[in-house]
Amino acid sequence: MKLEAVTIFPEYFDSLKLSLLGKAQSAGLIEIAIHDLRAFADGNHKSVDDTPYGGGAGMVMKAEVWGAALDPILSSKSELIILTPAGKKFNQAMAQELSQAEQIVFACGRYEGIDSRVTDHYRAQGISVREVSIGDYVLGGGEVAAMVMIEAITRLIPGVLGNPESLAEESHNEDGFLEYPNYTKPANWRGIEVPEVLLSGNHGEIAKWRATQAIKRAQENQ
Ligand code: 6GU
Repeated sequence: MKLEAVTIFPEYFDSLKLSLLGKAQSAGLIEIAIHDLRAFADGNHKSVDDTPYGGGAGMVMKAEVWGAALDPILSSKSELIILTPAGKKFNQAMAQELSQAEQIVFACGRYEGIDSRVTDHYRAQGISVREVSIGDYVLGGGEVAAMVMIEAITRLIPGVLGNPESLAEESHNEDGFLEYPNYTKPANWRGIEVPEVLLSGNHGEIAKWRATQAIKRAQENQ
């Protein structure tokens, strides 16, 4: 899978060299390319934004600059993700879907967002364009959101995760989450005992206990 991001802050993505994602790149499982939006801006000022039509606060990122940056990297096979707090909420199901893609391009908007015609234009070209948000809060820009998505998507690619059993176990659960509480040694820590059933070796009882705990926790955290 090829993952690309267009941003005015390429350095944000330096952390993708770390840990599992760094290894996945070295192993050739994924390829990451980060593009500096400003390289596609014109004029002395290299400006990437302008005032909004209709007035109002803030600045809007220019369609011409985004078009120049995206044209050379998009094809009919691309998944274009436009990051915006107004987008569709990212979740595990969307991560699963996107983990099948050949190429994902993340357009990281700043300011008040990107001129809406960018979405319209690439959709009209037959490219899959999704406006995506990672949650109900406002960030300064799409960079961190793109990294969240990259981490969630790439760990679903076979070979990326160190321990494939973690993925298999997650997939038993409808939402893909391990919701029951976990414990490791020692069996007593600061006077708190690990639940006895987990020491019993009775796998049926353990599975039942975990299911009950998962439901309880899900209700508590709603
Ligand atoms: Cl994708 N962008 C911004 N700026 N804020 C967000 C977001 C994205 N998702 C949640 N909040």
